[in-house]
Amino acid sequence: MTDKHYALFEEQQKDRGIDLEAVKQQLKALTIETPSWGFGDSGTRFKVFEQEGVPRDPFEKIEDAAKVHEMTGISGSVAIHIPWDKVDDYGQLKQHAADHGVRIGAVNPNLFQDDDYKFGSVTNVDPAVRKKATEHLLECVDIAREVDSKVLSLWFADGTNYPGQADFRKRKQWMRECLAEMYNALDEDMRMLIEYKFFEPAFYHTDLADWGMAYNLANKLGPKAEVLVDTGHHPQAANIEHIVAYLLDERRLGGFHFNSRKYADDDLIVAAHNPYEIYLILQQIVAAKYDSDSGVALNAENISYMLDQCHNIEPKIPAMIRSITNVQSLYAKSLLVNHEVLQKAQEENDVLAAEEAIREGYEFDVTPLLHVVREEMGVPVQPLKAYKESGYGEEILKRGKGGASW
Ligand code: PSV
Ligand code: MN
Repeated sequence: MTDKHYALFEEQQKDRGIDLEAVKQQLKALTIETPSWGFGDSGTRFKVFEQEGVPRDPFEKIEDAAKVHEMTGISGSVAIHIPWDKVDDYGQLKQHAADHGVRIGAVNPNLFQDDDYKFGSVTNVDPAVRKKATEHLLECVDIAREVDSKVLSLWFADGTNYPGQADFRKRKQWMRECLAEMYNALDEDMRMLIEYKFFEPAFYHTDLADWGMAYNLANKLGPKAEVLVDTGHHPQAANIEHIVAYLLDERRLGGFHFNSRKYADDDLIVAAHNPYEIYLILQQIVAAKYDSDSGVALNAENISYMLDQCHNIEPKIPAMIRSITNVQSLYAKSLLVNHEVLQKAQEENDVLAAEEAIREGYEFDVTPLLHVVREEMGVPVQPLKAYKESGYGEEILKRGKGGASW
């Protein structure tokens, strides 16, 4: 069945002038990191519904992430969050990941769960708190070194609830000072990704509210600092694909936290309701890969794709698999845009033809293509089905309830 459908698809793409081998290569090169915290219990401020079988420690979180990778073949690294994933021996954690066929990816400092950070961490008016926060950032650089990770992923909950509560400009400067200390501690081949978010947990202002602030900070720190775009962190109707294109053009797009949002920072399965938005974002990246400016193209090839989600009511491992395959499928579609046709339409100001050139990729059914790619990669053709049949979901039930939260 796969063969018949693929043969037709292959013919269609040939007729359109698409190099399917190049598309397949790009698909095989795609990697999407899973977040350790997405395997733990999570919820809203109203209720955390504990699930049976949730990992009890960072080692078990890695085992679950490894299962996701076994099914998808494209999620071979796991981001960790410190102190949620604090262990006595990081060498052991790194080995555990390797023993399970994955590696540790981005190290995420956590500067939002300590009482000292009530009024801010790196922006706190108290120098002692800022010092404590900076020390944690430096500790995370050491951890990254120990687990052989090259990426530090930074998000700050810092902000205020009321007008006049704090001095915006002083806080801006304090943040830069603390981050400069961290920047100077990075190894040559390490990168720090700066994530922004315009609200929550603060309600009046957030110190790094948008991509412009994150970009400015990254720019001031130096080339090892880049911007991380979390798809859940924008106001309604923000044009995320435009932000992505802008950052690519500045060669400062470091990575993504993919998830789906409708109202707040919902952290739901990627593309659960907004597949076209994710497609348009990926399409900008694909277009940048074709850019004659080698710097832009290089940036597009070096993006860290990560998921940042919490599964509150659905089983976590299959939800993670679903997110990975959703991104993979939308990426496949975005690779089917004919860039020559698009460019010609743009040059001629042919609005309808340009819009059609973009939409065309989205409208193909890429299932036969993905089946062939997975077959060639030696992973299950239908990852979710294979997971359900693997028995892993039943096996982990012995962990019981009351696993790690986040
Ligand atoms: C904040 O909302 C965020 O997106 C950051 O990436 C955090 O590290 C993560 O969520 C924690 O859940
Ligand atoms: Mn995030």
